[in-house]
Amino acid sequence: MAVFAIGDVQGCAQALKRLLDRIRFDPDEDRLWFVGDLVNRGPQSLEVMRFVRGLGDRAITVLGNHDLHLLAMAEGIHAPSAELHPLLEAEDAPELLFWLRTRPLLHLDEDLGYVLVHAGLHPHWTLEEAVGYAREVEQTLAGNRYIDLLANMYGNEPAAWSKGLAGPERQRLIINIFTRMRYLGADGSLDFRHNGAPGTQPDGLVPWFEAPGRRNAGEHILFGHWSTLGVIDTPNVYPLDTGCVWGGKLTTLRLDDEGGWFSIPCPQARKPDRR
Ligand SMILES: [Mn+2]
Repeated sequence: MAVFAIGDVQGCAQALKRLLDRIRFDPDEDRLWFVGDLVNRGPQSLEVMRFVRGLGDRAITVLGNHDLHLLAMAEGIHAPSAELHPLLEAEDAPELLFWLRTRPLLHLDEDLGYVLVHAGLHPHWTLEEAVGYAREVEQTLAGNRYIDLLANMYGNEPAAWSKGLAGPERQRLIINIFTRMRYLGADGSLDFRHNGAPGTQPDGLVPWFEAPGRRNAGEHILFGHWSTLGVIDTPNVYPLDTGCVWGGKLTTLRLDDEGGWFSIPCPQARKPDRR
C-alpha cells in the first residue's frame, strides 16, 4: 500500500487523473491525502469532488479556504462563481456538500508521522493545541449551526491568536490560520496583504514556518495554499501547492517510503489576473 499526499487540485480533474496514472495509483490498495482546495477556479470541481468522495476511506482531504467558500456559496452567503454552477446544480450536490462539510481541518497520522493541513500551523500552537482547535470548528461545521459559522468566517480580524478568544472571532481566526495563513508579523499576527514568495515581503513579516521559536517545529507538516512559495529549506515542512490551476504543476509526495516527490505540468486553467 502506497500513501500519496497531493497538492491543491482546484477543479483540475484532468491533471489529477494524469498524475494518478503516472504514479500508478491503485484505488484498491493505495491511499491519497489531499491538502484541500479540491474545488473552485479550475473547470471540473464536480468531477474532482465525485472522485475523491468516491474513494471513501481511501482518501483523506482537509478543508481549504476554497472548499469553505464553496459551502458558503451553496448556502447563499456568497454568489456562486461561474465555474461552480455545474457542481451546485448537480443532483448529487447535497451529498457532496455534506461530505465536504464533514471533512477535517487537520489530519494527524501518528504511524506515518505526518500532519496534514491546508495552510499551516500557527507557530504559537503545539500540535496538541492545534488538534483541539481544529476539532472545535469541525464540530460546529458538522452541527446544526454551521450556516452561522460560514456567514461569520469572512474577515481578517482578529489577526493575533490568544487562548481567551471566544465566539465567532475565535472560530474565524482558527479557520484563517488553518486555511489562509502565509506571513506573520513579529507578534504572530496574520498578514493577508502579501502572498508572494519569501524574499518579496516587507521587513517584519516571516512565513509562518520560519517564525522564531515555532512550537510545532518538530512535527512533519504537509500543506498547500501557497502556490508562489517555491523551494524552501525549512526542515519538516512539505509544501505541496505548485500552482496547477495557474499553469504550474500538480505535485505529490509519497509518504510511506522514500518514493519522494513527483510533479506533472498542468495546462493553465485560470489567468493570474483573476487571482
Ligand atoms: Mn487555499
